[in-house]
Amino acid sequence: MSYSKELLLDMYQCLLSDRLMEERLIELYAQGWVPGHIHSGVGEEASYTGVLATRKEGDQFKFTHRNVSAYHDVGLTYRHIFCEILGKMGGNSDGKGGINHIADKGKGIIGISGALAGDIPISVGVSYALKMQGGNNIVYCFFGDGTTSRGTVHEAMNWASVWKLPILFIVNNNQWSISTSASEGCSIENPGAGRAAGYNIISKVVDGTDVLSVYDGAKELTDYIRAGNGPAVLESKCYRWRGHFEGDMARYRDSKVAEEWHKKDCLKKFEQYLKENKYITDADVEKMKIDVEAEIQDGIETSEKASQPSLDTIYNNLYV
Ligand SMILES: Cc1ncc(C[n+]2csc(CCOP(=O)(O)OP(=O)(O)O)c2C)c(N)n1
Repeated sequence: MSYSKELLLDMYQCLLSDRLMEERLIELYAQGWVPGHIHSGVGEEASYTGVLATRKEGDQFKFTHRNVSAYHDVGLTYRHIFCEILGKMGGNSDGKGGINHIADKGKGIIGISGALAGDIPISVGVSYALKMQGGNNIVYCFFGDGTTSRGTVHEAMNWASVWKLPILFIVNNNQWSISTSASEGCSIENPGAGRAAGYNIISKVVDGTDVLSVYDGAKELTDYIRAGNGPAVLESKCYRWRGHFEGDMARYRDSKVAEEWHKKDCLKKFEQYLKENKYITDADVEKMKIDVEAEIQDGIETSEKASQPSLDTIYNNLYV
């Protein structure tokens, strides 16, 4: 596949931005700023960046509890994201939803359910609405390898296939579901792509440490979906670098295996590719880092200064 320079640099910008955001989030959590848990997606960024580089205006997105940096890729500002994460006014639910409940209808961000996979049939419903409206917009529905074993995933895939709905199911296979390895939780090698076959859904398995492999797979599948052929499954193989949540020491896994995956760092690999092919220089990288860090810092400082929601707003947006 050939790539324009603009596409390559956009993808690098997103990958870098996602990495720096995920790293700052770990620091903020360690300093006690973040209420609740965070599930770091550091090391898994290419599975999101490569897929999201194929998006078009009007597409819809269902993310997960991990890689919250992806919200920025689809247009939410760091101010907005950090206000919600830190429980402050200025977030999408003025801080009452927190890190696991970032949503924005205007940007096509559907939001996520606390019960894993509860949001996948909802995403299929959104894709049904897109189909009724006509046009070629699609839903990007991300979830993890462990989540593929939930019953609702199968009901959702079945109806998406029967009704030929415009939805891409992206299975981010980071090899772990808390302390259960993918092979202990599922008897087939590819928990997403392997199961797609049972619903007559086409699929691809890509190297989640290589943003171009992810992009190529996602481009082929999204073109197929946009042409009206129905859903597809993309399974991206990567590795969860950190514990399930911050504080989980991940003693249940082999540190040597983890080290091997760290060597396949998606950001470093892509940076090397761009430098070798003379798309960027060391000076460009340094400049981009400074700009991204400044944007993240502005988001954090804004949210630190923002006020907490007042008590009299506690029942706002509650539906009974
Ligand atoms: C129905 C349900 N069961 C269990 C949980 C607790 N839980 C939260 S994240 C998680 C692991 C999910 O693993 P996976 O889908 O592979 O995603 P990953 O965390 O690896 O990104 C579990 C079991 C939950 N939120 N909902």
